[in-house]
This record gives sequence, structure tokens and C-alpha cells, in this order.
Amino acid sequence: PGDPSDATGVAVDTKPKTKRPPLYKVLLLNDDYTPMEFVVHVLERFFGMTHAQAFEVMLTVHKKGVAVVGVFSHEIAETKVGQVMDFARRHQHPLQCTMEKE
Ligand code: TYC
Repeated sequence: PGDPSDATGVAVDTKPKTKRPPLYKVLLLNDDYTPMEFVVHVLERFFGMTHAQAFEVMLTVHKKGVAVVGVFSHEIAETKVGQVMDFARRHQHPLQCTMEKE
């Protein structure tokens, strides 16, 4: 709260810092080869979306090039990105998933 000053007029009090951990956006990128149904499946499987939600988000990525598919702590975001990248590679699709600090 307040910043009382000392004899020299220097503020000595500090703001109570309740630091929330930073959040990370997980982004899905468009490409020309990954089948639409595969992307829908990824969004259902790893991001808990319904089929309708997943289809809508897939179309957004397809049309706009990229979309945020979720916002998570650093650890969870890294796990999601790894799961999607592994799953895509195992199925030999070039689908790309990345994260960035919010
Ligand atoms: N553009 C792809 C196609 O036409 C579909 C696609 C959508 C691929 C979203 C990646 O993240 C993606 N088959």
C-alpha cells in the first residue's frame, strides 16, 4: 500500500508482491498437409475440446494460419506442446505446435 519516506525522502515501503506465475499460450500452426480430421482429433484428445469446438478452432487455424488453443502454466504448456509434436511426428504429419509467454 503506502510508500512512507525516510529522512532523505526516499520511499522505504514496498508493494506487497503476490507474484502469479506467468502463463503461456499454446499455439497451433497451419500447414498444407496435415489432414483436417487429424487436427480435430488432436484438439479433442489433448485440449479437452468437444468435436464442435475442435472443428471450429481447426478451421480458424486453417483460415488464419495460427490460433491459441489454450493458456497454461509453463510446465503444462510444455507438456501439451510435446504431446502434440510427438503425436504428429508418429503419424508423419508436419503439424507444428508452439508456446509463447502471454
Ligand atoms: N490446412 C490443412 C488442410 O487443408 C488443415 C490444417 C488445419 C492443418 C489446422 C494444420 O493446424 C492445422 N488439410
